[in-house]
Amino acid sequence: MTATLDLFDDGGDEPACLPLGEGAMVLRRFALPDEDGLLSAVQQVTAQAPLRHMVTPGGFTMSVAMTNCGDLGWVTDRTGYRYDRLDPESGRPWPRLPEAFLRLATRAAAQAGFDGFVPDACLLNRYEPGTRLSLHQDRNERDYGQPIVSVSLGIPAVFLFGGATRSHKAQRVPLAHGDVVVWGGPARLHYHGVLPLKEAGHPLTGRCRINLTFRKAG
Ligand code: MD6
Ligand code: FE
Repeated sequence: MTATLDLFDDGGDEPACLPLGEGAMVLRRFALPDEDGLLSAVQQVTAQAPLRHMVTPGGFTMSVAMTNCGDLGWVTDRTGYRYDRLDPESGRPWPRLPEAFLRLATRAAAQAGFDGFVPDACLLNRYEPGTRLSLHQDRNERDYGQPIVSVSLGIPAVFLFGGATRSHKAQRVPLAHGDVVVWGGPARLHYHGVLPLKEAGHPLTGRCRINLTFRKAG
């Protein structure tokens, strides 16, 4: 597929860049030109480090299936949440961060005003219809001065974007295939989540949504 993207004229009704508040924005369809390269990299990563349902410290099995690539991977088990250099399932280091991932993450961060972003961790999430991610903060990273870049591929989802406290009313942000959310500065610790996905299919991913979140964790 050879889609091109002009950030100031995406041909649709919606603006190419949607601000969600200071430090957070959606770059509509930003990843679309790279969809093939990104999805083949997803296949390579999941062949080496299979998607799995992790357990929260409270003992719940997550409905979203996860894996990682990069120097550090986000994991949860009964002992807590953390970043680890090794995949606990295999005892081996996580797969390397594919070039296509790295280039896209750095480019999206720069587009959002965060120059020089070099992630060392990519969490890969797979959502099927009915699965959700409850409201949470991302606080396991070392430097909150670094943004997070989040890429949506496949079937649509509604992203919840709240504020600095759990009780802050969350915006509902529909995310489609190729959308990228960048997150940092004053919004870095804002609560967020994903509503249960509706039944749907996508020509490239089938009945699922793949989300890639890039961080500088170490
Ligand atoms: C998701 N994303 O979109 C879940 N975290 O599937 C996240 O939890 C997230 O998108 C921090 C920053 C951006 C995100
Ligand atoms: Fe998060």
